[in-house]
Amino acid sequence: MSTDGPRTVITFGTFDVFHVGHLRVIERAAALGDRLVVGVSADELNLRKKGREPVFSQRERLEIVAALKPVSEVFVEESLELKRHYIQHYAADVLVMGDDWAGKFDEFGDICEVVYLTRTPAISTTALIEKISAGS
Ligand code: C2G
Repeated sequence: MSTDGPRTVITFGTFDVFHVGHLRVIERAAALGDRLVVGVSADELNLRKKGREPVFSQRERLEIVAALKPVSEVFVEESLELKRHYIQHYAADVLVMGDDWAGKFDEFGDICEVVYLTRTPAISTTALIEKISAGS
C-alpha cells in the first residue's frame, strides 16, 4: 500500500468469452485509481477450480485484457491462494472484485482497501456458452 504516488487498483478474473460485464467491472475498477493491474486466471487454475477448460486460452485472454484502454498491466493468476502475494507484489492500494465474491477477500483489508462492485445483470460466460451451443 502506498501513501503517495499513483493509486494502484488490482482485480482478478478469468475473462473468458469476453463480454460487456467484464468490460464494465474493468472500467469501474480503473476509475477507483490511477493504474489498473489485472490478474487473468491460468488455464490450469480454471481446470482445477471449475472442472473445465476456458473457451479461450490464457494467452488469448491475457492478450484481450491487456489491449483494453483502462488496463495498465496484466499477469497470469496461477493460484487463488496467492492473492496476498500479488497484492503486495504490485503494491496495490485497492482490490476490486465483483459482488459474486462479496466477503470472500475481506482478510486483505489489512494491506489494501477491498471493494466489491455490483455485477452487470443478465450476462455471464456460462449463459453465453449455453446460448451459443443451443444455436438460439
Ligand atoms: N463480472 C461482472 N458482471 C458479470 C460477469 C462478471 O461484474 N455479468 C465480473 C466478476 O464479478 C469478476 C470479473 O467480472 O469480478 C471477472 O469474472 P470471471 O471471468 O467470471 O472471473 P472469475 O472466474 O470469477 O475469477 O481470483 C478470481 C479468479 O480469477 C476467478
